[in-house]
Amino acid sequence: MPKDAPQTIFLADYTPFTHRVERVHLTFRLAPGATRVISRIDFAPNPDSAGGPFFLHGEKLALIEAKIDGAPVTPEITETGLTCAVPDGPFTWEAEVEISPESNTALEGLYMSNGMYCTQCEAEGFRKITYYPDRPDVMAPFTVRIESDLPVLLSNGNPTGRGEGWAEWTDPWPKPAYLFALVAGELVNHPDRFTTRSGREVELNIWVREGDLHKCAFGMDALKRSMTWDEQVYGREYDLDVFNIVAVDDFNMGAMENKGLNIFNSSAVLASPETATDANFERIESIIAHEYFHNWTGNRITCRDWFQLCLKEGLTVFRDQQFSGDERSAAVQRINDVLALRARQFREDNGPLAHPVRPESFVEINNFYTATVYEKGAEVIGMLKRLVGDEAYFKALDLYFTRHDGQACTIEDWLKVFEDTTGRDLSQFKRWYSQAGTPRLDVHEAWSPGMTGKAAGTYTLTLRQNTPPTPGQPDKAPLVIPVAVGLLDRDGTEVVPTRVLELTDVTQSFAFDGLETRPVPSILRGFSAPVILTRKQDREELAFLLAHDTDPFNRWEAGRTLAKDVLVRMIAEDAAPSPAYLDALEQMAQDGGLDPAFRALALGLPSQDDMAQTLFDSGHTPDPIRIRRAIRALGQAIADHAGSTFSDLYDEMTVPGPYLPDAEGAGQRALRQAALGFLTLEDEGARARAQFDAADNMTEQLGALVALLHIDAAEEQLSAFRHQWQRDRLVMDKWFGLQASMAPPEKAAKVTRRLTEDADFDWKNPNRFRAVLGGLAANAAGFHDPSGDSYALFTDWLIRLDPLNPQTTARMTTAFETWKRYDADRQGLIRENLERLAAVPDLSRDTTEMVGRILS
Ligand code: 0A1
Ligand code: ZN
Repeated sequence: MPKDAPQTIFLADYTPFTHRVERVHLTFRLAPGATRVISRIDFAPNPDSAGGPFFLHGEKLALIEAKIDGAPVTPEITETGLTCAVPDGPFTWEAEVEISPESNTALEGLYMSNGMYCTQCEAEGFRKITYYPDRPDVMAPFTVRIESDLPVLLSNGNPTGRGEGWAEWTDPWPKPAYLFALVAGELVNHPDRFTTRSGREVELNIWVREGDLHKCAFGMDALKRSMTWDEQVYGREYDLDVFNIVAVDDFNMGAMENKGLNIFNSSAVLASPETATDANFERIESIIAHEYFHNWTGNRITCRDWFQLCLKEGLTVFRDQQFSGDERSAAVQRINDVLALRARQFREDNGPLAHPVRPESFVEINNFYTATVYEKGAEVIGMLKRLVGDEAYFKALDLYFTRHDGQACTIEDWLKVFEDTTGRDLSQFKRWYSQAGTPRLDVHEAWSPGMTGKAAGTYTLTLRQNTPPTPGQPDKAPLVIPVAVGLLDRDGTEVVPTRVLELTDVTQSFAFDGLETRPVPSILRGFSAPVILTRKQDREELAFLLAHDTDPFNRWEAGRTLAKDVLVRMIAEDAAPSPAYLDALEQMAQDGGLDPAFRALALGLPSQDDMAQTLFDSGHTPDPIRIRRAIRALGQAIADHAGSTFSDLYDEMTVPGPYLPDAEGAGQRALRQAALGFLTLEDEGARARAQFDAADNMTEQLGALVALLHIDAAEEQLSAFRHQWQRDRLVMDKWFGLQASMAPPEKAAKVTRRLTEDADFDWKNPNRFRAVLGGLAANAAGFHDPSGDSYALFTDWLIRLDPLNPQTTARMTTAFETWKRYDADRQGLIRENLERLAAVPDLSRDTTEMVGRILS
């Protein structure tokens, strides 16, 4: 078979498929080493196609036979698919192929996880199951027959037949192949029911291995809340008789929205109070919602091609963020979303992997399931909603759902519904989809008190935007940036409530008249656009906003900016933390009028990676060791300054009664945990040890362990933890991950190596691999230890994983994406390792593309 060189695919080259698929019928004869897949597919010429050869994707398939309209054919087969002469009109294609699920370690297509069969077809995995036009704009109804002696046999849609050793499923909704799913195994279910608002009775199930049945209740509750929310907020109902969720241990991503049969990484659905933390519960709730919401945004309306990925992902992330904000605290949700955006997307957007929300080319689409497509994609929708207003937003969405139901769409279709409902021209706004990079926003203020006495002052804000060059995009055009601004007077009263300024030019001024005194501005409220404010703010103003801003996001932001300012001066000038900052922080912590979850967030210090980028942006070469030292010193100074406040908070924030994973309890536990972190620096771990011993839930047990690891005094607790949780994979992932991510810099490589030698280090399991090697990468000072040992160890493991699981390997190369921030020695060491990786014979296409982009 000829070997095809990896090709770059371009958005501009899109052409429709030559044929339509009218109907798909699949039969699976399951066997671990030799599964037979028999397909019968009805094709008809596509009137929208310019014609051309009939090509079906297919990879690593052994073709047993192929027929057209019942007559055997001999297609021409390459590594990527087949071509075949076909009749001019409609015809039926039949094929039988053999595949080996048990040797599928890439976890794409049909594979096995602990004796259970499961599939992952997004983005291009279906072509590893059978020959098919594996592209999202080919949509068809599927009927699937599964033959196996295993007790549970599942596929998409509704069950339409069951007998001894077989089951049949029919999905009436036309779908692209990437939404196909099949599961077979010895599973048990946590059942429930849901009645949609128009009266459809839906059977709900979460399918798991027997030992996990006690971990399903929360996921089920989150599913029902998601179903209700989508009906109430977006008017979207579920459209099948069954909704199945399956938990699998081996999975490359979080979860997958296959029609009617969502498949979840077990870490994204299974939780009990003893084994999962508040953060785990919160993540599970949002992933369940995300996958469920895809039923409309992604499944009923899908993407024309993979360049349009943000069409479904940006919108679905936006919807899951709205849901979490409604279910929990909107302010806390926004802060957490922005923290994640800055940690992942800004990092990406400011390095060699920067790309537009809608990329224009790719080699391997799996490399584009990125923070830019997902999180920046969601921010773009948030801006659109801010610009047109809530009412117009929901009107546009109604039009989107009615106009495009059953279609495979583009960003142009999406923007058109907004243009048609509002009459706005969105051509400039559209640049958010095509222009990479994080815009910088500079702000100048002017105050003119006026001549005629009272309330005649004018305050003018001049905004200036600039987006730095990114790979392949040296020059940037101005964007439409919604900048939410409010004005406060000196006693903290809001004199101008939030107003959204629309910046469309490079520089623009906005005047506020009729003011008595010079106001204090609160700019970019609610983080109204994904930009970096470069305005220099004086510390007094920040302390004032931390104490008084009426916008909770900006109140938090003021504290964060202050903390960064203090840290930069500690690192660059060896300055001591400013007492004014310490006072302001303590006052905020004591303010009983503030939500405990908010206070916990405000007590969190900037991450090491955030500080490295901040220093780099201000012209310094970040030294991860110094950064770590400064953050720890600041933590110590806060603990010394406000010890008694933390001691009071620690007692006050005790949540009575049995653990419940609700937002209120979680907020109190988070504040208590923040207090414990500081107290542990004062009491040598006494409280943390007591908490560890007394804990009846994972949030408190792990919290105590983290506090002890921070002072490198957790040996006893680590072994007790292991002893207790040896048999729980998800909990043991925490045990592995924490040690790698929290080891002191000079020990990080050693600790990680020891973990990789542990009998329980099942490196072929992506969760375990990510816990250990991802843990090392997250340990900024340890990863960048000047010896280079961590870089080498990390690279060794990528080299080992790549032939088995290219997708996870490629994703993990992003640990190196920030390499150009660092000093010449570190850059040299990283380059050496990246080049070593690039030189590996037969390196996967996934990893080759990533390493090439990082090095460029
Ligand atoms: N569409 C899923 C995420 C997902 C994407 C790719 C996968 O394999 C390459 C798996 C899952 C979501 O957004 O949840
Ligand atoms: Zn998604």
